[in-house]
Amino acid sequence: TQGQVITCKAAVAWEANKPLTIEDVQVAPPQAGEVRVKILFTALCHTDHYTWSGKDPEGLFPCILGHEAAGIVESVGEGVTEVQPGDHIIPCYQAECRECKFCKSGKTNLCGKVRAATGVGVMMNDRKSRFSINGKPIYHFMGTSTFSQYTVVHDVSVAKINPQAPLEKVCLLGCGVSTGLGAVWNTAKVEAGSIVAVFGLGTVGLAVAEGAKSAGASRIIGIDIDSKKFDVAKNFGVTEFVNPKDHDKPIQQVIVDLTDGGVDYSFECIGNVSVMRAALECCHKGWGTSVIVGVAASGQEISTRPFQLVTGRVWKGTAFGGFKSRSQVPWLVEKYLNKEIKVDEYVTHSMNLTDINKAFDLLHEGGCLRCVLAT
Ligand code: NAD
Ligand code: AHE
Ligand code: ZN
Repeated sequence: TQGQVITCKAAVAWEANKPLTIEDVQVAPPQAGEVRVKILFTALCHTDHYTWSGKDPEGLFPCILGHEAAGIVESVGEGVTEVQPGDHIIPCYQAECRECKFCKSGKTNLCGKVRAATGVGVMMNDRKSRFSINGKPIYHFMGTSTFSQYTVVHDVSVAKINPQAPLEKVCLLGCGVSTGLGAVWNTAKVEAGSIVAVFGLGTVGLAVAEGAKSAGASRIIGIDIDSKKFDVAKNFGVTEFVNPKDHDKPIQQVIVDLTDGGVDYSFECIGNVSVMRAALECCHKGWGTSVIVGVAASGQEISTRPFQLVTGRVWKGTAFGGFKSRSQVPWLVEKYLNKEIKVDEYVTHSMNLTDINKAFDLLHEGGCLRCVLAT
C-alpha cells in the first residue's frame, strides 16, 4: 500500500449536529514530514462532541473527527526518521517539534510548527487535505482525524510507544486521562497535603482526582450535578462529594465553608464558564490556584471581580495537561504498564466504528466515561 491511495472506512461528519455516516474514504499517501497510520482503536472525548455540535470556531465540515486513539504506522513520507512502518503510536493533537519558539521556551507544551494547518483542517506542506471522497476533499480535525481506519498526521504529532501496550486501552492516553493527570502534576503542581476541588467528574475530572491522590492531596472534593458519579469517583481518589443541586448557596460559598476559607487548588473539567468562575472563587485567599481544563463554546467568556486576583488567587489553563506529547506520552504508557496509573478503569464501553452515533449518544449518559471503538 506504500505510496498508494488507500480506500477505507471512516465516519464522516457532514454537517454540525447531523449523525455521522460511515463512508469509503480515499486516504492519500503521506508527503514529506507526514505519517500514514492504521488506526486500530479510537475513543470519543467530549471535545469531539463539542466540535460536532457546531460551537467550535475551528470546526469545519465535512470532516473526520476523533483525537484519542492508537494505531500502527503504515508508511512514512520523505524525511521522516523517528518512526517507521510497524511502529505502535499514539497520535498527538498537541504536536512537539522541539525546534519552534514554543518548544524551545521551556515554558509550555504548546508547539507552533503545524498548529496553523491543524486549526483549518489541512496538512502543513500544501495546505490540502489527504482525505477525499470521489475527489471531494474532507477536512482533517485537530491534526489527528482518528474516526477512520487510516489517517495521515504530521511526524511531529506521533508518539512512538512500547509495542507491548494494549492499544485498546492506551488510546485514552491520547487525551482525557493524560490531560487530567498533567493538569495536576504539570500545570498546578499540587503538593502533598493540599485540599483540591474537582468540578465535573467525567474522565478528565476523575484523572485530576487520580493525579491529586498520587500527589498526596489530603482532601479531594468532587463536584458534579450527577450524584451517580460519586460511587465511581471514590475509586479515583475523591474523598468528598458535593452536588450543587443539594444547596441553595452558590457552590463557591459551599466549598469555602467546607474548607475553612477555600481550597488550595481547583480544576474546572466541564467547559461551563459560570462553573469556571465558581472554581476560581472557591480558592483560598492569598494562594489558591484554579486551572481551567474544560473547553467552552465560541462566544462564551469568563468573568470575576479582579479583587479575586488582587487578593492572591491565580487563574490558569491547561492544554493536554501541559505534557510534551512526543516525549511524554511514551512515558505515560510505561507508567500504565508498570501499574502506576489507571487506564482500564476509564473504559466503560467498547463497540465498533460503525456504532459511532450510538457512542456519541453515550457521552451524555452518566454511566459512560470512555467508549472505545474498534475500527
Ligand atoms: P464529560 O462530559 O465526560 O464530563 C463532564 C462532567 O461534568 C459530567 O460528569 C457532568 O455530569 C458534569 N457537569 C456538567 N455540568 C455541570 C455543572 N454545572 N456542575 C458540576 N458538574 C457538571 O467530559 P470529559 O470528556 O471529561 O471532558 C471534560 C471537559 O474537558 C470538556 O469540556 C472537554 O472538552 C475538555 N477537555 C479539555 C482538554 C484540554 O486539553 N484542555 C482535554 C480533554 C478534554
Ligand atoms: N478549537 C477549539 C479549541 C479547543 C481546545 O482548547 N482544545 C484543547 C484540547 S481539547 C482536547 O479534548 C487544546 O489543547 N487547546 C490548545 C490548542 O492548541 O488548540 C476552540 O474552542 O477554538
Ligand atoms: Zn479530548
